[in-house]
Formats: sequence, structure tokens, C-alpha cells
Amino acid sequence: MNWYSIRMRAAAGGPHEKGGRHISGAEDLVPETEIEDRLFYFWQKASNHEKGKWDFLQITVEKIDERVQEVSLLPVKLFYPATTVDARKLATELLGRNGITQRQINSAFQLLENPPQDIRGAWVVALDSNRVVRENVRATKFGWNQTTYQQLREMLTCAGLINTRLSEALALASKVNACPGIVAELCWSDNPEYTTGYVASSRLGYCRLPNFKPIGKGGGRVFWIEKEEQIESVLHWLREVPCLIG
Ligand code: PML
Repeated sequence: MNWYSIRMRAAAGGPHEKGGRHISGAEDLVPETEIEDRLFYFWQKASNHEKGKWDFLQITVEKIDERVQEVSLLPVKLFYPATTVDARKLATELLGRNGITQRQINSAFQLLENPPQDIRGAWVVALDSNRVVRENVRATKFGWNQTTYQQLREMLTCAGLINTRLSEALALASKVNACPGIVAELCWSDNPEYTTGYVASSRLGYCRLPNFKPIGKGGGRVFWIEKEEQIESVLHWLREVPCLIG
């Protein structure tokens, strides 16, 4: 069967590269028979976005030549911290189990809280050098095994959590944290109204944390890698290796 990567990005005020404001994005990996449906869904997603109206929309469809890898869905763990302080304490405790120090975690909180510029992708931080090795990194070429996706939706419906943001973040985190060299991920939404975020790793699973940031703030993602020298193989995995989450 042939697989296709479909990616959408929409912006206002021109393309992202020319300073346009990010409105919406989406990602999927589908067989040929699903392309038409997904194009329509991406069109609707971009056109009905809470962040406003786009004047730049790009949808890319690319045939995949590489072997598609099966990647396990990260288990979802739900936490209910009452405040931002509690959420960050919990995140620090969880990430500490992956060997990330309090100082390294605080630096990552700082990056998300006060981004030095308008960043849409993730920061990749090396734990051996404590340096940001790349910024604006986007994971791409991933999608759902449809049986797993239906089971996930049933589970989320039972938990009263049916939420596209969650399923999209979970698919991305599952690809990212299956990457050899990536130790863990931290994310809270760049949508000022959406205060839930997560920490994830192959050991921790997807640990969902409401109240991770105060309302009104931006956000983003940090991927921690073990060693700076792994950056090229990590980027290759994130950008090029097609993964089906199952
Ligand atoms: C969730 O679990 O509700 C998703 C949290 C991260 C959202 C990231 C985003 O959509 O910006």
C-alpha cells in the first residue's frame, strides 16, 4: 500500500517565513483512499480556527517512499494539579525521574515562558552541554493507525476528554519520544486561553497537566536530547522517518 504525508499550515498576514502569524497546522499519514477526506478536513480546520482568518494556506501532499515504522502510542496519564505551581512541581518530579535536573527544567520553563522570538516549532536542548542546539524544529510525517485511533477516542469519551488538541499532541509526542536520543519532552500550548500541557517520555508516557501555565501566556515545546552530537540523527527521525502510531 502507498502512504502519503499530508501537512497543512495556515497564517495571517502572509506566509510564516515572511512574518505571517501562525493560525493553524495539521499533520497526517494516510493511504491514497483517505487523501480526499483529509484534504477536506484540513481545509475546514484551517478555515474555522479560533485564532482568526487565514490569508496564507499551504497543504502539502507527499508520497512516502521509505518504509513506514510502527510506533507505540504513549500511555496517557492524567494528573489534576490545582495550580500552576503544583503543575510545575509535579512536572519537575516526573522529569527528574528521567535524569533531567531541576536547573535544566527551570531553564526550559523560562524558554517557554519568555521565548526570545516568535518560535513555532520546538527547542532542542542537549543535556550534556546544556545548550539549545536547534530551534523551530517541527516533527512531521506521522499519523494514526485507525484502529488505535478509534480505541483512543472511545477511551477519551469515557473519561469526558474528547479533545482534538489532546489527540494531536499525543500523536506528536508518541513519534517524538520514540526517537533514539530523545530523553523527554515538555509542552504547554501556545494558545493563550489553553492552559493544559504535558511532559512525556518513553518511560513516563504522556503525563497530562492542566494549569501548566497562567491564562494569557504563550507556550511551545522543548525536546531534550542526551548528547549534542546526536542532533543530526534526531532531526532525521523527526522530519523524515514516517511513523504510524499504533
Ligand atoms: C492536551 O493534552 O490537552 C494537549 C496539551 C498540549 C496542547 C498543545 C497545543 O495544541 O498547542
